[in-house]
Amino acid sequence: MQSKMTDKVFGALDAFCIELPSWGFANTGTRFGKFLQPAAATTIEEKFSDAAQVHAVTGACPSIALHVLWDFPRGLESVGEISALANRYGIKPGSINPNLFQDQVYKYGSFGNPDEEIRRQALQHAKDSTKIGRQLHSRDISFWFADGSNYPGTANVRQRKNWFEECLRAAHGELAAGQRMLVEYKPFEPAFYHTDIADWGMALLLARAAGPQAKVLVDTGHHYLSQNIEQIVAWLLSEDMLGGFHFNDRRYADDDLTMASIDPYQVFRIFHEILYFEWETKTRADIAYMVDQSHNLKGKIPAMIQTVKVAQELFAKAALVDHKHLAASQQKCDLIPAESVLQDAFSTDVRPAIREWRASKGLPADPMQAFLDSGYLERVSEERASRNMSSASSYA
Ligand code: LRH
Ligand code: MN
Repeated sequence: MQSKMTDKVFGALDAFCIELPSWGFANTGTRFGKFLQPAAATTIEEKFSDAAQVHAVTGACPSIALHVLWDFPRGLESVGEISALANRYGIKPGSINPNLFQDQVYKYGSFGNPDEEIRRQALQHAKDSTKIGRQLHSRDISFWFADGSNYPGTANVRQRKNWFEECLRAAHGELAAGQRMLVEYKPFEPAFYHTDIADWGMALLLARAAGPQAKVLVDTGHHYLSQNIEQIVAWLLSEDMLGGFHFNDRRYADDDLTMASIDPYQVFRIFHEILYFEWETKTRADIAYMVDQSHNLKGKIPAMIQTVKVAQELFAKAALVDHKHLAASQQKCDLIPAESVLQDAFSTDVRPAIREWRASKGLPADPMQAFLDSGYLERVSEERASRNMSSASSYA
């Protein structure tokens, strides 16, 4: 007879999946350089192949997020190849990320650029990215803008806001029924005086102005250290404007470290707000859980397996919160009993129940060991090393 706790863990894991970023498998680094890994993925096929390895041992990441300039070298022409890879590796094409920050033309911005021709060019890229999404049956078009300025007085913040409203509304018009636009905010970097979409409120207002299929994307690394991220999540849920997450962790800024590596209780509190909302409203929140990390030092595939494992553990712990007891304690302002409801769930060891869930799905009890025993890492290191270890680019 399975315990009530195990039932809750099984129910939570059956409902939880998290999308992996194609760019998390590639040799990325910081502006001070990157440390090349022989097994890193470069081609989109290698990224699908590596993502399939993580899904095979965790059973929780059936889709991969794609970045248009990095994964679609021939733009719309690349769609056929991508859908063939999706069938071959059993990994669905996930969110489509337009890239409006890499090209030199976007030095002074994309949707916020004073030059109308550059805004038109940026909008065309957004439309092409949405079309790619339609052809791949990808639901989410996920927008992040590096737009902003570095010095006071150099930008008309209100005028740029108007241009963003115009362009986002036009981009929204390209969405097919069922598709969503996700608007990701970030307080700074690469702009260091103002960023046009700097916080959740700006993203919410711009998403609302764009249209009904636009929602807000919360990248956990895009907050000042003292910000209460789960309160932002609670508000976005309350406003029915929460579209998804980019999970990672940080000690200082947008460090893109592995999820829950610095503050696992932060992730638990976020998952708790979502599951408490679902319990209270008896609805399922329509949220895209995604990872957005870059692994400069850790092995990229092991880091992804570690990430999915900890995401499952923290989601399972949040599912153990006794919502009825919590609601009653909150209503009575029973501070310590209320707080203890969360702490008891967070301190519950869910790993035995998760191992049972894995066994029930025919998955390995220890995903990391299963991957390391597969020999995949040795094989791809062999195949890819000569190409990967040749070009370490320097900062300047
Ligand atoms: C910006 C960001 C955005 C991505 C990029 C890889 O910091 O979080 O989501 O496009 O990282
Ligand atoms: Mn992100």
